[in-house]
Amino acid sequence: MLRALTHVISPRLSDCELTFIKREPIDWQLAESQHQAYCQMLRRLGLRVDRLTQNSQYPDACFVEDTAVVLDEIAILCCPGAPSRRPETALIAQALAPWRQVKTLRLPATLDGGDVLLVGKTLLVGESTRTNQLGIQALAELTAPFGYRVVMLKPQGSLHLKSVCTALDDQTLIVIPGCLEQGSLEKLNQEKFKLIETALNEDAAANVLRVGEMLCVQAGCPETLAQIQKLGYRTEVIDTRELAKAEGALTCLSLIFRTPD
Ligand code: CIR
Repeated sequence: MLRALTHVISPRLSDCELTFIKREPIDWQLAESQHQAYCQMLRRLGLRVDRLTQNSQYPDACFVEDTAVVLDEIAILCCPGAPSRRPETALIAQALAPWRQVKTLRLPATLDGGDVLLVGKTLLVGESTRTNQLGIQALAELTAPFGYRVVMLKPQGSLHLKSVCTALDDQTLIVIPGCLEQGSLEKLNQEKFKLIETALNEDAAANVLRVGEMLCVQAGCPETLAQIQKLGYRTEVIDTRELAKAEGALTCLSLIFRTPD
């Protein structure tokens, strides 16, 4: 079965890390109800959803994606680029231990899961303000024995690779125009990915959460949604826009992986 590890919203959410956006008031109740709706959607899609609570003292605890990279064969516990987020990983290590062998990245390597996009057996990894070359190299070394290949990309103007680029399927990526360096676009072309661009003012649609055959798309992105649907994908629309004020996207709210039960 597919399992989603999530974490409830911290009462301190408004003290979250912010890098590329300005702080504005966050309606905690609204954020909480959007988080609950997100978990409900995952349940509706057939996932078993675990909602952890023990990291609630950390403002960014709900953004669990950044704490680990979970593959079928192994889990890599990240060393998040933001020091305030590093204590979050201990709980995630415990939660993953029943399901995967857990390998841990350590400083000076840094890596946020939000920079790691799995497409088939390829890991597209963003070198960002959070993820450094040592982190990318360590990820490559830990995953190579299982047949994974790492391709390094450079996102620009955004927190994580997955804020600007995610996969619609193993051959097709959705990207915000202008948010990957030219060299990265060339690499993606060489790798034969088909690139779909988000519509104007719909950047949030670049972060699509893929759950099996279903693509979950952020609310408020009608043109991009129509484009995705026209290509024949099945879609669900979900609204987590209050969490976007904490610079969080859809994918960052869960770690999704297969377990035997
Ligand atoms: C942070 O800056 O770390 C959080 N405020 C937001 C993290 C969002 N993570 C993600 O999109 N993967």
